[in-house]
Amino acid sequence: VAGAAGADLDALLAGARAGRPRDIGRLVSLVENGSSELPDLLGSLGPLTGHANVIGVTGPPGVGKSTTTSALVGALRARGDRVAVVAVDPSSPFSGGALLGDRIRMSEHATDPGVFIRSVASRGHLGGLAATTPQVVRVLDAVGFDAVVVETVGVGQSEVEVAASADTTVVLVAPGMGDGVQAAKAGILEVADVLVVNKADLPGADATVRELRQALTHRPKGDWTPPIVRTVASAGTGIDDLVDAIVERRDWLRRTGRLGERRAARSRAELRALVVEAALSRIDDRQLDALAAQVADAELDVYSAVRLLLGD
Ligand SMILES: Nc1nc2c(ncn2[C@@H]2O[C@H](COP(=O)(O)OP(=O)(O)OP(=O)(O)O)[C@@H](O)[C@H]2O)c(=O)[nH]1
Ligand SMILES: [Mg+2]
Repeated sequence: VAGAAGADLDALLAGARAGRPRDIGRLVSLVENGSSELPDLLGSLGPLTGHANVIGVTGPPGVGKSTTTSALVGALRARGDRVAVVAVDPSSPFSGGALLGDRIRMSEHATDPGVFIRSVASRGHLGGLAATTPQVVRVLDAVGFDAVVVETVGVGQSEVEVAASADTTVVLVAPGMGDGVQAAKAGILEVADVLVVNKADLPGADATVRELRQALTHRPKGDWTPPIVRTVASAGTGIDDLVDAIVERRDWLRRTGRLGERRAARSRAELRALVVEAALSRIDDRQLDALAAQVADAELDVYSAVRLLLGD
């Protein structure tokens, strides 16, 4: 990276690649804050990426995503992997207090230098979740993590999309209240590469597994059939099976060449989000207000307004 600021960036990058948590944290902050140094930074990071296994963990609120993620981190660490966790805070009323809870559930890893945990706020950026998270993942990949786990609450379309842009998307459901059916409705089954029935200690786990198996038969036929894993994340039960399923999926992605496709899809989503962000940042708010008033009064059609705003 060139220039005086470039020297700082180089030092930061070297520190992060050496595994210094503070430097990794600062790099991630640059991405989150949409720093003007980003293009330089991501340019020099690009060639270093491609190593990490990116694992999305999603599901309805309270299903046990953070507990499962924490257990997964422990199992991956036991295999010698360095692991980063990106917990996406949807800043929605659904997740009140989730971050505090996440911190407690992840605290067993707090002093492990092989584990990096970061919460990312999804609102307040132009491109939101879809623009920020893939770039954070890119940075964590580049600084040398073997696995990056992205936890999102599967409540909104963008949350689901972010989880689905992982190499492997793990969808959690829990027994009771027809959760399997609800998950299917929310569209999160379609993005599942591995299905987990967590809280298998609660009554109704067998029924949930049956519901999911049934729902999977309606899924468009692909060549990967998502395995269904039962876990009691709070007791660590079934986590080894989950790791096995993730490893098997990773091997399959490599063997079939689908890993490249998956990553191209992730880059595409990232690119689209950044283009949207760039377009939005280019339009003039006063012109937007004036044109919106004209459209509301039917003085102007909306497509003409778009052309005027984009200047073409
Ligand atoms: N009985 C039972 N409880 C569990 C299990 N796994 C997690 N829990 C509990 O379920 C509650 C929610 O767990 P979290 O891991 O915070 O769930 P989450 O999906 O991350 O929640 P949000 O991030 O708020 O959407 C906690 O009280 C956990 O202790 C399990 O396997 N069995
Ligand atoms: Mg959580």
